[in-house]
Amino acid sequence: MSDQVHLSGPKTFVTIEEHILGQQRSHPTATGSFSWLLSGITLAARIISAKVRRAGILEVLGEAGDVNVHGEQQQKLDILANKTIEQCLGYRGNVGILASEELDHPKVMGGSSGKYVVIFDPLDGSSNIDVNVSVGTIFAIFERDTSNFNGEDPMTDVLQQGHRQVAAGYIVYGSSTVLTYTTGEGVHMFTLDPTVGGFILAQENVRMPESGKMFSVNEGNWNSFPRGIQEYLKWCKSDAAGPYTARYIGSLVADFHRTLLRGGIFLYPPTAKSPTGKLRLLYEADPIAFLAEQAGGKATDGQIRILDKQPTSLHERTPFIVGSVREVERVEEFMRKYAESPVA
Ligand code: AHM
Ligand code: MG
Repeated sequence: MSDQVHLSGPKTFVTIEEHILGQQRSHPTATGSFSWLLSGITLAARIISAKVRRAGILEVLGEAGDVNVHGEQQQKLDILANKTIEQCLGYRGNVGILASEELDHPKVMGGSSGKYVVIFDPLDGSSNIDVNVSVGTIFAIFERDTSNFNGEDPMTDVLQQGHRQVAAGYIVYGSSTVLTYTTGEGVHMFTLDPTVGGFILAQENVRMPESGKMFSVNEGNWNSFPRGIQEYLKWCKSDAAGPYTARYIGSLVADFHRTLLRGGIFLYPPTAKSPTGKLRLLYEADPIAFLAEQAGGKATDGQIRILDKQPTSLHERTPFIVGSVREVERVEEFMRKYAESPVA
């Protein structure tokens, strides 16, 4: 073996703060208010990452004993992560409304300067945390309708179609902590350097491969999948297709992160247990769909583009199919072909 170690890595170090400021400079009318908001999210990400890394030591593993609005056991870390985000964004006067998977109703904060709506899943895939599998945070940011500032009901500002997002992103707490975000001008990825506490640019303008022979789905639900999904998956396993490789972590953020980088497809179709799908439209499917499209991928519920769906409630669920454009189009073809005969 050579005793020479060839180090590879970025030629220059760019922090996420510098990157956001750079993006802002390309918008001469920008006030800096938006980068102030994003810095609250990166602060929360650093705090949550530190807690996830030390979960076993801090005694924050396991269930908290309460059930959330979905009837699911809240994990201690779900609550901690939710509180951390509230604390980091509560001080940013420009956050008008906060809504989350762990909150029954949106919270109205600040006054008329609170022009942003932040909707988030504080710790996605948290049932995985006790077994040391990757989890994540997902966020979507919308602008608030200025004509509604004096209104009592924040729901009109929360229930916006996904294509109106002004930014979205996720943080995956995996073998390293990675933050990925978009403001509608490409997808950018940063790795947390825990020694200095900064997110350093890892990849700018990430592009999702146009196709990829990898499918990601919980096949335990096979019996109640729509026929089109079953036929697509049978095709993936056929000699004609290749066959494909199966990968399923059970944490949306981690499964999507791999799909973004390697290509392929992630599916959570309707099932007997979750007839309208399991994943939440506003704080899971919408932000991930925005990132996917910005990276050249595609996201649908099987019929409708995710970003065109009009939400009717904060915690609404949706079937979710996301990934490389060719793979998603192929699933859509199978769905159309078997629409008339949905049962095998
Ligand atoms: P959560 O928000 O309660 O953690 O649930 C969402 C998670 C996703 O991360 C993942 O894609 C899905 O649930 C896995 O569900 P299943 O265990 O049914 O495969
Ligand atoms: Mg979730």
